[in-house]
Amino acid sequence: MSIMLHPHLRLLGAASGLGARDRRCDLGPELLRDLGLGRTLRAVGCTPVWQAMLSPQKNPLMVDPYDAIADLCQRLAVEIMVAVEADTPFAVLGGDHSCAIGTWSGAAAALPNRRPLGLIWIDAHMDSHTPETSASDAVHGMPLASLLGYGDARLTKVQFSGPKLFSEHVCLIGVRSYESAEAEFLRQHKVRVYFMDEVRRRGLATVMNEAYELISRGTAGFGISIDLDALDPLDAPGVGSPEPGGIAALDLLHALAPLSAKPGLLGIEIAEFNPARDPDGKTARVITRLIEEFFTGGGR
Ligand SMILES: [Mn+2]
Repeated sequence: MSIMLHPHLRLLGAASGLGARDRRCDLGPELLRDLGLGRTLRAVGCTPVWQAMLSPQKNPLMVDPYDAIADLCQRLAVEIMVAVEADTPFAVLGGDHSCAIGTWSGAAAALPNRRPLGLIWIDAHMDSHTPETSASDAVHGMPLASLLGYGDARLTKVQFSGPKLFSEHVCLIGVRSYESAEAEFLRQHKVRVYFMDEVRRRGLATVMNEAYELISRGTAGFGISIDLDALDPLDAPGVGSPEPGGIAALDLLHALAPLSAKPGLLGIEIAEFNPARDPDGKTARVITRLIEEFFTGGGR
């Protein structure tokens, strides 16, 4: 008998690949919707609502990807505020990981009296570039730095100006590919990073639990941002920047499960699904199962 943890759930698509070099991850959210994510959730007793399916504006004046991403993130932030203020958990489906700027800016803005937000960031990369340090200028390499208040002003001022997140309230898990400038940035800000070798040595469940303890200290609510490239490409091949030696999908399912019942859970985000790189549908199935098990308690 499964326990219905979160009978109501708001699903939001951020159908944009503007922050990535391979932009075909913009097809991910609609595909998941069309494959029947809502139906799957209803079959296990959840009543999901597709609250929004956002895409970049087709505005010829918005040719600069920073403008278009900031605009999309601003609209996403407003939708997230609606969900948080209604006390309903959300699941954001990307799109490239630049959507995190919108998701967590909205969540931070919605917390009562702007009390601090906690965030677990599960990713093969650090996403902590600023335009000055990024060689590719791809915005999906910058969302964490933006949320911490660094980088292009269009991104740091989404919903409100300034940091959305303080460095003591965020942990990274699963990192195994990064540039030295990002590592230096996170070191300077004393962000706890659980590199993949530590995850392997101590076990994901142990690390996840410790990360939760850290990010829940002094915060009013928390979320989880999952870049699918944190997973091993054998389990989730459909991503833009696959990195070998990652987390097993089953390990992630099991390690996330205890967090779904914690007080203060606001929602999760699953980014970087690229259907063009997922010919067998393996990654789509992993995403559906992650959401299903996380919000309904799966077989527990
Ligand atoms: Mn990422």
